[in-house]
Amino acid sequence: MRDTTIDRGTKTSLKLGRPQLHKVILHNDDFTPREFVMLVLAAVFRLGEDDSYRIMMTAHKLGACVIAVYAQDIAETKASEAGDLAREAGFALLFTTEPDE
Ligand code: NFA
Repeated sequence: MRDTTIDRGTKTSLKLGRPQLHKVILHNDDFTPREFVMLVLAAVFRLGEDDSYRIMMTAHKLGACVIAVYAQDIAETKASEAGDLAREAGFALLFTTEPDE
């Protein structure tokens, strides 16, 4: 099979770009207890106590805070899991996602 050639260029045209990352954002409200916000941040976003406190307080003071950045499907799943936990507990705590840059 001396004359066999292998095309190594085709993949280039099929290659997908880097997946777009999305931010998950915590929004402040006047009713959800600080401790509950920290509990959700720890449970869903695997944040330790110090990070949970810092992110909760930043949202509390500034109105919103980026929690973390993930691939789009992970970001959306975590935002809705966190929102579900809040709603089940009777709080209107809001998590949104948006493209990172
Ligand atoms: N602002 C809420 C309070 O004072 C705490 C809170 C922080 C809620 C961050 C939502 C997000 N109980």
